[in-house]
Amino acid sequence: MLYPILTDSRCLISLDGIWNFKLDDGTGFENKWFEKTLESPMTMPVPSSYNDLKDGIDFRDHYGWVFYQRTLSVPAIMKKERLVLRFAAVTHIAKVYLNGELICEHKGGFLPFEVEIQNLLKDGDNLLTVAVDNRIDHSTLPVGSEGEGGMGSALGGLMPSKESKKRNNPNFDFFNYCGITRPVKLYTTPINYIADVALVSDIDGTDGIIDYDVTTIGTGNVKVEVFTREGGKVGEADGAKGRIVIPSATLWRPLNAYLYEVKVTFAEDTYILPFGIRTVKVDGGKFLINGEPFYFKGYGKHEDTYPAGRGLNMPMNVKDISLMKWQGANSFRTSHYPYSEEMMRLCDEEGIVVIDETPAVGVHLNFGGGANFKGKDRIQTFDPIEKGGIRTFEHHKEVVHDMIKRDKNHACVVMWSIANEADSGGPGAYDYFKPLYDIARAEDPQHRPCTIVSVQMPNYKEDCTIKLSDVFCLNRYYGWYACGGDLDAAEELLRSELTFWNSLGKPFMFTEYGADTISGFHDTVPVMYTEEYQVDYYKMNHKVVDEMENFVGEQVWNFADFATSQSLLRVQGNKKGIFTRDRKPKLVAHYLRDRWKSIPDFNYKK
Ligand code: BDP
Repeated sequence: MLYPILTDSRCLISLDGIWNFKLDDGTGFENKWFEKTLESPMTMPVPSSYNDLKDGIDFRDHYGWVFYQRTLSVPAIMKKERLVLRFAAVTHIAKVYLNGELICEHKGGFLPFEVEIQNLLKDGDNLLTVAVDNRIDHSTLPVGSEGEGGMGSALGGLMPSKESKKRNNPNFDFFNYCGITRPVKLYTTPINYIADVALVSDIDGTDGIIDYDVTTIGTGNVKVEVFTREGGKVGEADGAKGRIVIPSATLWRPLNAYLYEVKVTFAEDTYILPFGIRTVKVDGGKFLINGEPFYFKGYGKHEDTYPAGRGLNMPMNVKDISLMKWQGANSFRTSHYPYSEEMMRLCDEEGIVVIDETPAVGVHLNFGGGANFKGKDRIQTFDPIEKGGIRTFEHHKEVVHDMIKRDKNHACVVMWSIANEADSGGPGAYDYFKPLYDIARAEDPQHRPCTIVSVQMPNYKEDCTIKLSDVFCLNRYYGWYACGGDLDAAEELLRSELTFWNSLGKPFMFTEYGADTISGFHDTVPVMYTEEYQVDYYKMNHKVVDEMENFVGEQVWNFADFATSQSLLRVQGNKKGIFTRDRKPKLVAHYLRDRWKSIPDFNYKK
């Protein structure tokens, strides 16, 4: 799916701004709020999560639908073309109404969807209403717990006698921020138009190769031209599919990015893509970028800022990348959902390497990630649906497909993560995940490596990712959830497990390891939650991973402190950040800076 841009042939209008807004009181659909102007609405910015923007716990923890509304009038000239209304992300379920008519529905809060409206608009004002549902359950990604009731009680058996207020119960460790979280745009294309472009790059000596495949609707001829940033043409070809060779090409390199402009024309339509030439390959125990062994240094992140929640925050994205570079990092994972298209384009531009993850988090009914240890002991995640097993499979296929469709051309993306901390060691896991890897491998024109980010478990030798992943991505908390406060014992167990992964002959890396640390907590002895402990925790882990030949990267958990649901282990959120939520460095930030500045991006492990 193409990112909407302004070109010679395409108009682009932003619908972002202040919209009218109302929480559903249970009568919104019955009383057809989408047919008329909302009564006594609140103001609400788009894009943003709504949760932190108005005060009150009932607002923040609202369960169910909300309604966004605005009017829309479009110049006549635009209605003569193909006119597309595009939502970059609505979390989690959207119903879009134009003048009271349902014109589209979408499930999944982190990927774009669009609908043609040139034939649906009337002259003058049109009423656009978007109903948004934030409920999560065993069929959604991310997964919500069902029927386990609230956050439970630390004292077994002490539960409220009457059913408490309905609330979301995330099976994952981040706040369930919702709303229209990314831009809403209207764009036009000519009637004959470019529907998609797929680009694959290769390197032959000093030549750069771009194989392209253009999908068009209507009649016309395709032409593809490649320009340098300065505007000089370096290659061209005719036809919907073909190859362009660029002599003495400048490659896209981590932290040293170069993007060509690929201009596609078809009939009256024009589309331009920034595109980096680079290769990605797994070879034995190495992860190669442009044929050289790469070492990942960086983070698991979140799209999480105050007060926008998961709403697009471009200044913070730019700041974050600047902090990454200050620290000598070169990469991050889009934990735990695909990030905004703007962030992906920024990473292309800035040379930040990205592991791109689906929103499949919580696909594990006996473990919810982080602080959420509730679960349904007697039900296995992949039990048949009639027995209470997870119902995410069909939607999981969709999100793998849609993420690749959206992000396939990004030079920054070097690997697909099909899920985070799924029940990959449980019965039935292989049969659930094998088809998802098959989809990713078949649908990515660039055939990038695929992985599942695996959860720490005692039976790690039974993890189905051993058979399926190209790179083993491990989330491991030796010295925190396991042997917290006893780094010697943690070191022994960590070494024993990593020796196993190292023996398998494939690359492996940490995609999470970390310790909650409250900024400002200090001690002469490194006790848990102090800044000193966080430093010692990382030093111990690094001592072990540096011994492992096939260990190809360290992505710490987390770049910054972030909001979560409430629980006994969350002190106003998850505090494993290297930076605080407002991006101030903890002690460990300086330690990591020293370490990462001394580790080269390439050829660290000989
Ligand atoms: C892992 C999850 C991550 C959590 C983290 C933690 O992948 O989402 O935030 O642990 O506990 O289980 O901090």
